Amino acid sequence: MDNKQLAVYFIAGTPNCPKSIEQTLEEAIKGGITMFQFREKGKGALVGEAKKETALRLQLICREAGIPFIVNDDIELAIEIGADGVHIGQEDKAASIVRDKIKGGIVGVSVHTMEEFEEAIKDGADYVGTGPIYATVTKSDTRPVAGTSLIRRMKERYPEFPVVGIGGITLETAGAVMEAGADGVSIITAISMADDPAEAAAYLKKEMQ
Ligand code: TZP
Ligand code: MG
Repeated sequence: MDNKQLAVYFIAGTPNCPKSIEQTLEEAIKGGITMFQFREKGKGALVGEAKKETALRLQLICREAGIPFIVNDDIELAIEIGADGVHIGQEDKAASIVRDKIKGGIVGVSVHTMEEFEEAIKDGADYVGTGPIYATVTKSDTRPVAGTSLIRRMKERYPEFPVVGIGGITLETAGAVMEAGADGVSIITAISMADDPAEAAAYLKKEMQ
């Protein structure tokens, strides 16, 4: 994948969006997000057909905008609807198995140590996400706050491998994540809960350049 696609990587599920998720995504796209991940988790999250229908609508919006549509965790759904890729954590299926199933699609893996990072590379990941960089209330079962030092070490060792930071990143802190060497920032709240998601995304886009 092109590292630039990670620059402003917006992640959301319906519980993260005060407006409809479709409208939020459209506004974020207007602001210039470069990739989108459908992460339908938490209280009130859609399941089954409703989840699939929503995924299909979001996929169409991404396709029209020419940005990758990634599904979090749900490999079966990703394959069924022909998503551009999946993102998995350490608790999900092994990355090597997912790599085989997803074929030419994008496989993203969450990593928290240099060992997990190197394992993900060996397993055929296309990019990794690492964090939480800062404190976040969006995900309760996170590892301890990591800051930007691991990103720095990862990019020193593998300068070309696509790495994105995640967790508590705001308009104010995105620059520091890039400064550490990340190819982009993965963001939920700072876009999904913004009064103006387009403006937030546009600000981030500018920061990343
Ligand atoms: N993984 C680690 S932190 C996190 C995920 C999914 C949540 C990121 O959300 P926010 O609102 O950008 O802190
Ligand atoms: Mg997961």
